[in-house]
Formats: sequence, C-alpha cells, structure tokens
Amino acid sequence: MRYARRLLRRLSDALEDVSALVPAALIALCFTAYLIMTAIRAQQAALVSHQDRDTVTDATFHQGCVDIAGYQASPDYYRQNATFLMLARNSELPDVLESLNSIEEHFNQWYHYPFTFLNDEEFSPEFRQAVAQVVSADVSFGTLSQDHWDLPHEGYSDSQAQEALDQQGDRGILYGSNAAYHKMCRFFSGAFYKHPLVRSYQWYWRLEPGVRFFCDLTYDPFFEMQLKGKRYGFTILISELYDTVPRLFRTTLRFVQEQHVPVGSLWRLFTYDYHMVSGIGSDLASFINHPHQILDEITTNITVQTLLDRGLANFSAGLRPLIKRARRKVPLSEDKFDDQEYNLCHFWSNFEIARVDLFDNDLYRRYFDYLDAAGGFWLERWGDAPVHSLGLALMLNLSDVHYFRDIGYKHSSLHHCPKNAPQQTDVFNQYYATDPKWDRHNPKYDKALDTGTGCRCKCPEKQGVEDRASYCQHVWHDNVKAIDPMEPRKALYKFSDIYAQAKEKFLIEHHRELHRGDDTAGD
Ligand SMILES: Nc1nc2c(ncn2[C@@H]2O[C@H](COP(=O)(O)OP(=O)(O)OP(=O)(O)O)[C@@H](O)[C@H]2O)c(=O)[nH]1
Ligand SMILES: *[C@@H]1O[C@H](CO)[C@@H](O)[C@H](O)[C@H]1NC(C)=O
Ligand SMILES: *[C@@H]1O[C@H](CO)[C@@H](O)[C@H](O)[C@H]1NC(C)=O
Ligand SMILES: *[C@@H]1O[C@H](CO)[C@@H](O)[C@H](O)[C@H]1NC(C)=O
Ligand SMILES: *[C@@H]1O[C@H](CO)[C@@H](O)[C@H](O)[C@H]1NC(C)=O
Ligand SMILES: [Mg+2]
Repeated sequence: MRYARRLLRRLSDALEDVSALVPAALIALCFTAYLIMTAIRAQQAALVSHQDRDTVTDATFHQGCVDIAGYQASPDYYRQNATFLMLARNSELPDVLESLNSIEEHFNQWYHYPFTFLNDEEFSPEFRQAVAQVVSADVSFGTLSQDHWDLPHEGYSDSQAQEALDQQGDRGILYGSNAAYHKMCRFFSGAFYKHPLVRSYQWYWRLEPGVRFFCDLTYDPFFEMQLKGKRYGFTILISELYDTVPRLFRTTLRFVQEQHVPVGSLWRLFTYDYHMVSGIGSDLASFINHPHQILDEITTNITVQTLLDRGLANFSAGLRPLIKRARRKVPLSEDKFDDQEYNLCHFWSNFEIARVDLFDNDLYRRYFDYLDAAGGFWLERWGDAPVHSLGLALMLNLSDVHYFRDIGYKHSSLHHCPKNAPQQTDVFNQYYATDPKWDRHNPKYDKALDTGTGCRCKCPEKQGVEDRASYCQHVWHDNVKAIDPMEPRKALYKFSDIYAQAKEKFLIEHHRELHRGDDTAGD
C-alpha cells in the first residue's frame, strides 16, 4: 500500500515536471517554426521570381488581369496589324494543336489575331483542316522557297558540308549533325521576314509546336508595345551553349567595325567589357580577361621587373615566374575582340512578339548576309536566338525591348511562370469563355504575391528560369535600371590601387631575398 502510494506520488511529480515542460517545449517549438519560416521567407525574397523587377526603362504593362470588355471598348484601343507565326511540319500536328489550344484559351479567344503557318513542304489538307477548327481567327498557310530554306555552302561540295555537320555531331554539339535544325536556325535568322505572308503584317508573335501558356493575357500585347514604343518582346533570357557559336561574336564585331555600325545600348546586354582596369598598360591588359586575374598578373609583372632590374644573382625568385610567363602566350580567350566578348545571353527566340521591320530592313539584311557568307550556319550551329539578339543589339536601345514577365510560357524543358498579381478583385475572377470549350470549372489559381505580375496563373511545380538560370536576368535588370544606359561603362578597378596592393604583398613575401645584399654588407 505504502509502496503504491509512493509510486503514485512519484508519478504525479513526474507529470508535474512534464506539464511544466509543456509550455517551454511549445515556446521552443513555436520559436523554431518562426525561425524556419523567417529563413524560408528570406530565401524566397532572394529569388528573382519573388522580386519587383519593374524599372523606369521597362515595366509590366498591366499588373494582373484587366477587364477585357472595357479595355477593348476604350476609344484609345485599336487592333494591330499582327499575326501569330509558326513554322511546322505536317507530322507535328498534335503538338501544333496543343500550342493553338493553349494560346486560344489564354489569349486569342478574346482577341482573334490571325495565324500564319510556314513549312518547307506543302501543308496537308488534314493539317489545314485541323488547325482551322481549333482557332478563332483566320489562318494562312505558306510554303518556303528553296533559297530561304537551304543551307548554302559556297566553295564547298555537298559532302564537305555534310562532313562539317557530322563533325559537330561527333563533338556532341546539340543538334550539331541535324541538317534540318541548321536550316531552321538559318531560316529564322535571315529568311522568315522575307516571306510575303509575314511581310503583310507589321507585328508577329512567334509560336512553336508543343508550347504552353500558364496565365491569361487579358490585354493586347501588340497594342501595348505600339503605345509604349516597344519593338521587341521576350519572356525568357538565358545563356547559349558556347560550342554552338564560337565565331559568332567575332564575326558580328567585324561587321560592326567594317560597316561602322553605331550599336545601341542593347549591346550592353550581350557583352562583357574588358576595360576592367583604368590606367593599365596594354601589354599587361592583354593578359587579363577576368577580374580574378588582375592581382596575379600585376604581381608577376612586379616580380619579373624586379628580376630584370636586379639581375639573376640578386633575385633568383623572379626566375620561375619569368620562365612561366615566357612560355605562355596571351591567353586564348578567343572571343575577346577589341576588349569585348559575348556573354552568351540571348532572348530565347522560340517566343517573340516583335515588329517585322526590325528584321526586314537594310541593316539587318546586310548583317544576315555577312553571317551567312561566314558560313556559321553550317560550319557551326549558330542559333536564330543569339543571331537575333546580337542583330537587335546593333540597332536597338534597351528601352526598345520589353520583358513580358507576366506571360507564363513553356517550351521543351524550360519555362517561365510569373507569380499572380495581388488583385483579388472581381476582375481576377471575371474569367469568361467565348466558347464553351474554354469553360472552367473550379479553377484553382496560384496564390498572389505583392510583387506578382500575372493574371490567373497556374504554374507547374518546378522552378522557372528566372530562378534556375538567373545570370542573364541580372544582367538585364542591372542594365535597364540604369537611368542613362548610354553613359560609358566605368572601369571596375584603378591600376594604381591594385599595383600598390600587389607591391606591398610582394615586398613582404620577398623581404629576405630582397635584403640579402644589405645583410652581407652589414656583416
Ligand atoms: N517545316 C519544318 N519545320 C521544321 C523543321 N525543322 C524544325 N522545324 C520547326 O522549327 C521549330 C523548331 O524546331 P525544333 O526542332 O522543335 O527545335 P527546338 O524547338 O529548338 O528544339 P526542341 O526542344 O527539340 O523542340 C519547330 O516549330 C519545328 O516544327 C523542318 O525540317 N521542316
Ligand atoms: C499591315 O502591314 C503591312 C506591312 O507594313 C502592310 O503591307 C499592310 O498593308 C498592312 N495591312 C493593313 C490591313 O493595314
Ligand atoms: C610591367 O608593367 C609595366 C606597366 O604596364 C610595363 O611598363 C613593364 O614593361 C612591365 N614589365 C614587365 C617585365 O612585363
Ligand atoms: C647584384 O649583385 C651584384 C653582384 O653579384 C652586385 O654587384 C650588384 O650591385 C647587385 N645589383 C643590385 C641592383 O642589387
Ligand atoms: C538610342 O539612343 C540614342 C541616344 O539616346 C539615340 O541617339 C538613338 O537614336 C537611339 N536609337 C534608337 C534605335 O532609338
Ligand atoms: Mg520544338
């Protein structure tokens, strides 16, 4: 009995201890949860996709949804002379329909812009019929002339040209050995705008088979671009694979120099500038291609110069760097040309909303002919995306370009999908279908974010390119946020500063050797 009572007392003591622990444990738990939440929020805030990216140079036209009927009824609004443009094969019909359904549901069911299809072969009756059935607008079909589609290789035989492609395949260059892909790239680089069907419009919106849109576009992007003086619009800006374009930048720069093209400020979006150190001699500058090389190169210079001044007997430590430097050539940063290099960024051109005359003009046509003559469309695998980007950089200023951040878009493995704008008003829920096939039952849109831009977006789970590949996004943002983008770029470092720093380090490291003479004299 006593034993039982003792046991009971112990039990209740223990329970009391536990109950004393419960609030403490709860507080600790809450605190941990709070810390985790704060950490997650901080991490998310650091993501490009969570940031406000509007600037004075370029901003989203309308945050979130607009009231379509009101927008279209506005006396200022007028339809543009514009078309959707798609190059496709008959065999791609299912993917073509997927793209058409997506663009119709998310935009064209309200705007009815016509479609233009191009093909290197005749479109089949089945293709024409199926396409006409899913879209809510006129459709035209065009066939390409051979000279717009083929790969000319003047001075080389067909088998030599084939060998050039095979070699690219052997080197593992994406689509390197695929002749049709090369033709497609050349066509979009230099021929699409010459087709009479395309020329009959002022604006085009390029589509591809198998693309998807994730948000509703409730305003007219052509009209807004016209209104704001924009000429080219993109949704994805990423890095190109270097191996596909090794000679593209050099060829472009040679064109710029030979033809005295006064490039616009858009040039900055695509180039590194090596005028990194002000006041530096050209002999030294030629060895410096990246900021991390500056200090090393200046230290080598000091070491070698000391050896030359004092002689080998007095400064043998300089011998090794001297030999090392003598063996070395100016580093083969092959694209560094006139102290500039292509940073590989490009507008991902499978999506474009642009003016036809951006390409259909004398300067761009000459640029394309120059590239074509250099053989880059078959000796290398120049894509139409970097060619368009550099071509535009010859003509445009940053302010002529618009980032359609509010258009959610996916092509092959990459997508961009915006956060929804904070617009939980009626307009957001005002979705209406103009055709019963676009009815939505219980649509579940993504949560809104203060910095969001999208209208009724429903994004796939995976991270979009803004966060996955942010480098070019940062270059874009850094450039468009500058008030005066034409101001000359400033060198990042001053030679005298770095020289002083290198000299100090050198004197400390070589103190003994440098003062050996003094010691013997003193002995
Ligand atoms: N008519 C026609 N269209 C082509 C040909 N080659 C490519 N295209 C079209 O050109 C566009 C891009 O070609 P794709 O091979 O899909 O290239 P991509 O979209 O960059 O690459 P993926 O990610 O593999 O789809 C698509 O619209 C194709 O339908 C061709 O030989 N004939
Ligand atoms: C559309 O623009 C093209 C190219 O500028 C022009 O030739 C055509 O006449 C225009 N069409 C209309 C309906 O204005
Ligand atoms: C070190 O750099 C200076 C300044 O550019 C140059 O005059 C000198 O010749 C260089 N010395 C050597 C050994 O390279
Ligand atoms: C280097 O050493 C030689 C003797 O080997 C000496 O005569 C000369 O003065 C020294 N020069 C310097 C710059 O220290
Ligand atoms: C680009 O800006 C410069 C300087 O402001 C101007 O002179 C030039 O005309 C602009 N180019 C275009 C294509 O608008
Ligand atoms: Mg494709």
